[in-house]
Amino acid sequence: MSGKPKLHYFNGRGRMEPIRWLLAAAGVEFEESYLEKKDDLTKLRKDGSLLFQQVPMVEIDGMKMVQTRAILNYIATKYNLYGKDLKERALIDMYVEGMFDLNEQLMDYDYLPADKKEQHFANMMDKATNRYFPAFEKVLKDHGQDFLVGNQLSRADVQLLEIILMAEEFKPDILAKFPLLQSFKARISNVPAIKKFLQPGSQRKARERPENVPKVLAIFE
Ligand code: P9H
Repeated sequence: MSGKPKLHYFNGRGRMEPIRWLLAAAGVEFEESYLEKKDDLTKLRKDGSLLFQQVPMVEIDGMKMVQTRAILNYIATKYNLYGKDLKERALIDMYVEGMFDLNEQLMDYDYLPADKKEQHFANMMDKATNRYFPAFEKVLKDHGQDFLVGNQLSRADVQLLEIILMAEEFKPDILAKFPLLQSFKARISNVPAIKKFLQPGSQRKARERPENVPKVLAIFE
């Protein structure tokens, strides 16, 4: 056991990607064990490694943690990316839960059947442009600070950068009407640990290739 967290998931973004981002932002090295086929999931289930028979699962500090949000809460608290007091944590929680609602839509798109994509695309781009990005542009405008909460880097900044980059893959000019989010994106992308994660060859996962989707879905059938 190398002491490094070990991430169990398929070799793609899905629900594990926010965890990879947060560990990288905290400067924590991690190992990955990829599920390639159904048997790999069955094996983890059989040896009692999955509390709810689901992945993501992260082996960290002697625990086999499941549930994406629970894992992110633990990492954010351990590495002081969760605000300095209860009020800051409340703001961070509000912001990241809103981000999760949008992220759910962004992460599902590539795995949808063709006939569901157009409507899903229109809806997620509408929500990003008319609900979530305006909210975060206003947060930055109202306090004029570099980071969303507490004038220092928190998990909220990391997760917002992640979904900005995902949204831009779908619509490159999606930040056209959000000048403060544009400068936020540049600023957070230059945080050394995050800049390193954005470099080619890092453990950041690429967008799923269409030809690979059936293989991923087959793991969870
Ligand atoms: N609340 C893959 C890509 C994009 C989005 C989802 C799934 C939920 C958490 C087996 N895990 C395809 O459907 C795979 C969860 C965790 C939990 C799983 C089963 C999913 C996917 C794999 N499914 O936040 O951790 O839904 O293990 O029996 O449910 S991820």
